[in-house]
Amino acid sequence: MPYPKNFVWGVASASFQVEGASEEDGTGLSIWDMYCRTPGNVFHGHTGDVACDHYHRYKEDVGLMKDLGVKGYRFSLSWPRIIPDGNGKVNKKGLDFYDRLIDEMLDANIQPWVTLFHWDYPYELYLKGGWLNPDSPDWFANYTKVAVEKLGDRVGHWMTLNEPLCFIAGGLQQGWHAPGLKLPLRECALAAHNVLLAHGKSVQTIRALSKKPVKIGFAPTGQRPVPFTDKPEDIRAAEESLNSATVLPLMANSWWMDPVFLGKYPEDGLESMGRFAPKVKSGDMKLISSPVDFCGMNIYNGDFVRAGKDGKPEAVLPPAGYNRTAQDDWFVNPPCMYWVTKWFYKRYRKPIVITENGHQNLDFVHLDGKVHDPQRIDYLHRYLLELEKAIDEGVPVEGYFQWTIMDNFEWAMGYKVRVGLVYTDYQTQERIPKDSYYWYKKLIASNGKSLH
Ligand code: BGP
Repeated sequence: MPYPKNFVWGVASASFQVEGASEEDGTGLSIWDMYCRTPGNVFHGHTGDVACDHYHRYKEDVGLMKDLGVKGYRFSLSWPRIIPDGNGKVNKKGLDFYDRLIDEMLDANIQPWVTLFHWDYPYELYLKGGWLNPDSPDWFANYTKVAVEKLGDRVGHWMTLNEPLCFIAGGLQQGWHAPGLKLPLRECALAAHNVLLAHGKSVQTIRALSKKPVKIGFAPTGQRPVPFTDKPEDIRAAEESLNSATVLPLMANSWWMDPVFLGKYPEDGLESMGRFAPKVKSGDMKLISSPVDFCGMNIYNGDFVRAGKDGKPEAVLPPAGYNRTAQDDWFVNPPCMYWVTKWFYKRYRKPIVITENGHQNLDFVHLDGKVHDPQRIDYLHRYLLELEKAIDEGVPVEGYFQWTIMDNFEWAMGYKVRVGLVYTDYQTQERIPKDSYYWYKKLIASNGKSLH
């Protein structure tokens, strides 16, 4: 079966990774501004100060997307640009930027898919305890209200949070992302609970204040297991590991997704956390599981899993020399797209949107002045065939957002790796569409048929 008629082909980005203009128009500090300035955190001390200068060049960038033919652009709002203190006075100039961006997109016939929070947390709120503060869900709800009141007449798709696993387990527990803390499990679990409450409040706020029909979701990530062989026991083991929260519950898919879609924490995760688990007050789970419309998922790499001797899931390293990306421990494992999509639909019964998928590479401008990126084309080709297979088996997939429209600030890796369809020259801010851009353009124009 081909890709469905109304399939949303899109591209994605995030505010801190592309906007730059970090000191302009009254924007506030984010925890990523601070994190970048601690030596050793980010490759070569890179910062998001200028990034792709999207703040000033958004018209050119929307023009590129229009030429590419995308139907949707997933981007995020910068909370400290809109409310510099996180919860105080609204910065009109900051909010106006998104107003202009959205109008530009609508003129180009591109649907805005807005993520409210993609990691640039207001530093002033961090100083008040951040997600540990019991008021943090209300801060997020208030920020949502400001955003929806201004933009909700034109935005039909909202995502509350991007990858809570990364900013809680990565940012608060293991320290590889901002704010770079290594807090005990008890605090991290409490912060995670507040994040989920914030999601619930945000969903309700969007529903209540939108001036047009909306679809709401969020964009989680997590382990993406692939059965090591097609033996039924390996397939079962891989599926079990997808939903297991026994080891490192805050890194588990089910810790973040079960509360949202099923209204409860996974039993095995609660058991594993024991007395460090968050205290759930009555009404919390009802709020967290406020109905959403789609199940977003960011899918990149897949890890092999098989049934061990006891039948339990067991991780298996890929054979030496296995295809990999420029993101050190990420393997190219296309079947993860098929399996994970299928299994999440089975568990949560919500339409799926692939909110991110893309290939980290070390692209450069070739002697002919062009950027040839055959690995990215091959990667996308393989993953999209796997997605088609899931659709073919009846999984309702509504859209696919390629990460990312242009090379940008890739968090702790700074500008070292390039993930874009468009090459960014960070010295001149020239954009050069790569070969993969033209490949994706053809794919969109044929609604996926050019995969074959
Ligand atoms: C996801 C983030 C994106 C983007 C992407 C690419 O985890 O949501 O913001 O950065 O990963 O991966 P990486 O930055 O590791 O190359």
